[in-house]
Amino acid sequence: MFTLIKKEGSARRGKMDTVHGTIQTPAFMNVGTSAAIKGGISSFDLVDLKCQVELCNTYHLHVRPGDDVIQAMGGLHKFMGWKKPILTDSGGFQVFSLAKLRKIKEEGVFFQSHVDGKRIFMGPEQSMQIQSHLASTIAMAFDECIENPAPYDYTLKSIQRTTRWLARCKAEMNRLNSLEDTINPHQLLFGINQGSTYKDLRIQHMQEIVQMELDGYAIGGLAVGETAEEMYEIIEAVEPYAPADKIRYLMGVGTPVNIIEGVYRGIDLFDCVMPSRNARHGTLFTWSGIININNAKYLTDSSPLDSQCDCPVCQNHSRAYLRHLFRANEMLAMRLGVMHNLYFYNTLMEKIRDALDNNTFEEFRRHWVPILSKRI
Ligand code: PRF
Ligand code: ZN
Repeated sequence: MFTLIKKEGSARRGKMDTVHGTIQTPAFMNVGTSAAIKGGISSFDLVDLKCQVELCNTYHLHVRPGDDVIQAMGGLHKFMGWKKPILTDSGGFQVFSLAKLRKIKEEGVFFQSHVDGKRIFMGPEQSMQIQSHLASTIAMAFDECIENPAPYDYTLKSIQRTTRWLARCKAEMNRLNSLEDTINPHQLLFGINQGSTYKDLRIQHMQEIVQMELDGYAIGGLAVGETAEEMYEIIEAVEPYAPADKIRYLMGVGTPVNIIEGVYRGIDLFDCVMPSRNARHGTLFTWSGIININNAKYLTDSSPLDSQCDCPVCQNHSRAYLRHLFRANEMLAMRLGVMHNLYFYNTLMEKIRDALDNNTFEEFRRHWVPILSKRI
């Protein structure tokens, strides 16, 4: 259940109670696509990195090791050794971005596995069944995510199909949650708003999915080719139509600035591969701006990566040491880089929540947006 604690403008401070504990919002979900955070971060590290909720992917786990394997192991929580909430994405997005030779029909999507080329079919029912086997806290609806820009006619047909798919997701989720051997019979279902960059279609689709009374509402199909300004405009257009008493999730977004701007427009939940992906290439977020630790200027820099960061990396290591690890391609480079960046993102959310608690979020935004977007 989501509780709205307070508001500052459109920005919201809230909490979401689940069977796996409470998520304080606004929150950032740490991405562990294949039941692992890339860069060698374990579930016990995540606790120290202030992670509240982890995101895993239906499509990847279905392909390998197989959701039947995870079901036999008692679900994702036991399999990964992670006790806090887990959200699973439906496969809708990954099928479209990763799989080869896909064919979309009313029943679902036919495609080839990116691992072994095997032919797979996934529709709303299959996605719900896989997510029920994974036993995540929150399951996402099976949707079609279209790249921007997209033709109006196609977008209209697509959102109508995504709405029909959502009705099938809900019916199947209800059925699965009432089965006797379901691992998590309290699994929640979030709907996903689509409609490309067309405000009228976005609003029409949101109005349709709100009728279905879901546990939360996501905005999908953004950060897929449009500008940040266009993305903000769509959020502003559709936000008034999302129920105030339900959590709102902006999928696959984004930079620290995108997150602040999302919160400013009424978003509660985010996820992105950016902190882990960028860290693996030496791009690190700090409270003074974005740095590339590979830069020669750090060769003999004895200061911590970020003097304003309390993470284990900044408490123990110098920039010179980190640069050496990256240049030498040591496994430890990636691990330490990802640890710092995830700690940074989770701390950013904590600071946003503190600012909302103190009614200083406007000031927070004005102060941090210029700093956090700077490359130094
Ligand atoms: N749909 C789903 N997952 C997603 C997206 C979407 O549109 C996005 C878009 N940024 C990221 N992840 N199911
Ligand atoms: Zn740090």
